[in-house]
Amino acid sequence: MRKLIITAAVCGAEVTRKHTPYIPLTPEEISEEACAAREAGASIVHIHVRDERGNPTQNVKVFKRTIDLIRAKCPDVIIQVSTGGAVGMSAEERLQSIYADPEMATLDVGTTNFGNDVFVNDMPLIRHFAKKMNEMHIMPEFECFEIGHIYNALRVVKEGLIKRHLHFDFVLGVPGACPADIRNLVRMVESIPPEATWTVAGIGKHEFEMAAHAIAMGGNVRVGLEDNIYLSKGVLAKSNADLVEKVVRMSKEIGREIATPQEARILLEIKN
Ligand code: KMH
Ligand code: ZN
Repeated sequence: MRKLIITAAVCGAEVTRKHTPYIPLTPEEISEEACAAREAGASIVHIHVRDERGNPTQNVKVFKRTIDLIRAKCPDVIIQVSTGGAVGMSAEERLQSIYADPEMATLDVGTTNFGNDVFVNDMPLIRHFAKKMNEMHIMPEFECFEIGHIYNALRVVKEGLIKRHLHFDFVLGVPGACPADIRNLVRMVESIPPEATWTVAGIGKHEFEMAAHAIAMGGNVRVGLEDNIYLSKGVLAKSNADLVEKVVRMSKEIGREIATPQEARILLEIKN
């Protein structure tokens, strides 16, 4: 089986210090967490950033500062910025992150209920983001919260807006979106082109269950405090590295080795 690519989603936009004292918020904290996660076995770090008050922002300067700090400390890790930001942000606000010189960016490929909110990703937004990423040679990761989102991604590919290897992230278990269930995961995996790669992000208590399925099925895994703050039932993870280390242990137990960032670049056909 191919080596496992682990993504660490280090802070997200929704988790606050009320949920866990371990969530990193400043560029310094986020970069520390990102590099510790890389040290633990993550080859990609998925980053959001926060303003001075800890609220989500897509400010390009904050992204650039965070990316500079990560590159200074752990230059080889693949940096994937969020273009999802937080619900309610405008498209242009969300897209600022791609101007901070990342290698990868998320491309959310469909509208979904997101708890009590609606996370809006209509086709014009998807096309606009895809076009920009393609122009700027940034590798998109298609974020699919529902099975139909896969077909939106394939549509923009067919329209010629993305011209590279296809990589999907199935985000399963967001309240209001597709539940984290093995049947849903299998159906989604069967729906992408055979040459495409995929990862799964199980939200909340489903994080490690989805990780186990992906490890066994030959997919890849995303974990991190953005998606889940617990290492096991009732036990808070003290860092993103804690969560990554658990996935490394699970994978090695069944004989699947972990990809380095350089190996992940080859698997994802990222040319840098
Ligand atoms: N914060 C969510 C509304 C992404 O990073 O692209 C969107 C999100 C997806 O986290
Ligand atoms: Zn995110």
